Amino acid sequence: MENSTDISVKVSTLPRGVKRLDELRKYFIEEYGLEPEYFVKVPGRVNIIGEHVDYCGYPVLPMALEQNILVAVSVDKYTTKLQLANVNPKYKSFECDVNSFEIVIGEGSPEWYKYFLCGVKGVIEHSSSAEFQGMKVLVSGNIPPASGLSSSSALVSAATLTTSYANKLSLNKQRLAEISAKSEWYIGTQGGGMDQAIAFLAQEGCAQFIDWNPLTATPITLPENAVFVIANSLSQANKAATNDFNQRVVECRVGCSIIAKSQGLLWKKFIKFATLQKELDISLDQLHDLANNILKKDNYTLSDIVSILQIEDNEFQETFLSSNTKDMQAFNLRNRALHVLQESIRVQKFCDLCRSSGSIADLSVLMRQSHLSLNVQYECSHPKLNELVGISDKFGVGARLTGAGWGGCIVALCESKEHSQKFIQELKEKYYKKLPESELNFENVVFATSPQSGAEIFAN
Ligand code: ADP
Ligand code: NG1
Ligand code: MG
Repeated sequence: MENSTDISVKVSTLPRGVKRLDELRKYFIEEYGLEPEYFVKVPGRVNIIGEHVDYCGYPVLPMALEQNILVAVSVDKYTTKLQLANVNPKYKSFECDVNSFEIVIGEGSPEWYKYFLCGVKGVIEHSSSAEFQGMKVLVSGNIPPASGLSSSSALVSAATLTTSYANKLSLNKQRLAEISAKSEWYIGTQGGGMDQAIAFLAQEGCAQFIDWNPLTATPITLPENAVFVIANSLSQANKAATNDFNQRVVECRVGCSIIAKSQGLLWKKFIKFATLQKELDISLDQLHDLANNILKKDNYTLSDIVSILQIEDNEFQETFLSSNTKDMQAFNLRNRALHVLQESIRVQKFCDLCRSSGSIADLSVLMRQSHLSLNVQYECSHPKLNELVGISDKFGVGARLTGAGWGGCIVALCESKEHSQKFIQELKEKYYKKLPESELNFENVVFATSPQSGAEIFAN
């Protein structure tokens, strides 16, 4: 198996007869009156296990989906104009100077093009070049948006790849993933990098055990008969529109710092549990017990925390809070920490089971435990996700919410193709049948999936 981190993104000749590519090319010519020079494809992902642990420095186990963001591009050799259009009319066109724009985030869901600008800005900041080329860009996506399958990061990562290729910057997959992860923070969410890592480092046929510092991707072969089914609750959750996601990031950082202080460490250096665990040279289980003993069960107030850390309110703000979490008053530290540490233990167990030909029944137990913890301790589920997981449970299928939660999709583990077909039928009967007819285009709502490859470029 290739070491996928230190090589460049594959550039192939444009395949003929691929419907979505052909349609995008046609729309591009209609939109801009010229042929696209190249296409960029970046997949969405499903995280099999390891939710809300990446930003705490712990490994995750995602795989890439068939659904993707496709971008058609023509480099503008004479101007520095960046033109962005989308085949979906709900996403309005936008243009700006590629060398001078700002990403201003207001209330509610950010406009789609701002995700693209994140990737462009990331590459510009990374490069020493003073002038970037203008580009004509047309985007087409079929990843269900705001549903935990990482449509946002596929779009940001596609922008990073589009911009670096247009400007002849040779960045390896690892750098592209890191730049994309960092640049998505401009949209407001402080993610840990899982989505952008799998977008670039995915390989067909296996999930990837993604670890950090340095970023590595180790292929994990899933049990031969296993079929992963994704079911969309159809309740969307745009992560940049609320502060739910960033609140969890804050709670994890504060919890970590308080434990570090209790151990006599310079707490400011420890905002990720994985870093603290390394420094203390203890196991995940031991850190879990420490968190359970040190952190109190009830919510912490702002004054509790500043008094424990012996800092002023403004120093606390500067160290831990972002623009959309600056008004946080209550901090649930113990439950959040316990989830992260238990979930990370489950990731290890899941991978060990995959490596030792463990049973689907044992893997399913871990999936169920993960969901329970996300629902109860991390409080990032949604009644509709719980309903889908409940139906799965009754049918004997282990399932869990995937992605950040608060809506979106579940991922369920079936023991064979036949089992997955019956399970999909069950979900249609018990969950989807009662929804309005208009929503029942099932192809992209409830489907079996298998691990796909990462980002690619197609050039003429
Ligand atoms: P996800 O869980 O899918 O990553 P996010 O809330 O992080 O959800 O991001 C969803 C946002 O990404 C959408 O509201 C939209 O702005 C953007 N997006 C997703 N898919 C597309 C697309 N095909 N074209 C344009 N923008 C898209
Ligand atoms: P989604 O649901 O795709 O937005 C988010 C984060 C991940 C990770 C998961 C939870 C971003 C871009 N993505 O994913 O890094 O923390 O939640 O495991 O912030
Ligand atoms: Mg996202």
